[in-house]
Amino acid sequence: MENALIEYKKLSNGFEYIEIENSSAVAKIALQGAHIFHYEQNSKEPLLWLSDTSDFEMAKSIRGGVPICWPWFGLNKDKSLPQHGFARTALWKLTNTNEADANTTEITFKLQYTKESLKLWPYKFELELHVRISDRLVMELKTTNIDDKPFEITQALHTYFRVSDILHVAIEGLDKKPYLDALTYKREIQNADITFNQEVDRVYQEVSDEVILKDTNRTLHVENEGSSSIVVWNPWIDKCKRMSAMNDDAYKNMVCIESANAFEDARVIKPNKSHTLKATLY
Ligand code: TA6
Repeated sequence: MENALIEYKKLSNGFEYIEIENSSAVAKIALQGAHIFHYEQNSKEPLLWLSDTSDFEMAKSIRGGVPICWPWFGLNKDKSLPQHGFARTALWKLTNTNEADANTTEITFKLQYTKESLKLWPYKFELELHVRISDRLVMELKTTNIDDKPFEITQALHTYFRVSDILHVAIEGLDKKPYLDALTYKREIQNADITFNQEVDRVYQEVSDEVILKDTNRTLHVENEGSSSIVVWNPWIDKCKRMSAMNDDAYKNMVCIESANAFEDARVIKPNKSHTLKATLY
């Protein structure tokens, strides 16, 4: 059995990441944000989209991969707080690595409350990301309340998928599901599979089954547990031009399908209790 490789790397600006290679896949995960920014199964194209102009800088979220939006998804009521929370730009600790077998590597990252986090969000928490890298990418985001009062979270594994051409992809599995249109703030019901010819930013609710991304050359699956909401996002032409760390035409080759607990699917976690959001991608 060949051993898997787990290598620690550091860019000249101090940005740290882990590179994992086993018999079935390669992955790269930054310590900032426990941000998976590359995952590629053997002899297949990368599953995740990563911007050509992505910042690998401290305190800036990487554009692409799987940003972790936590403890709130989207904007906070207090507009001075960062969109999508602070976990994606915080420095996490690598706490465990396990070469389960030649095809499977498991890695755990942890983030705990600090004096600074309490100023942004006044609760004591422990957050763990458990990643399994094999012929599937499995992510389990476990939130534990170690405070003496309950708290509410909204969150997302904000996965950017790489696609061949946005005009030729379809997302299956959300037909007839209610959604909040984040562009109009209207509630709608999905009618048919999702295809793209304009900006889409929607939070689907009551999602219980897997979602399938049909591309011209491959079919990708997203299975979620501990979640009944999924966000679908493509910025299209105008918003793409306004986005940070994105080329003007980047919208053509990406689509976000985000495993979430958002809006009606917010979760209240009592003291000494945990909630796990799990996503399996293949
Ligand atoms: O999940 C969709 C979304 O909330 C969009 O509205 C969009 O702007 C995006 O996430 C990216 O947000 P960011 O803060 O990373 O620029």
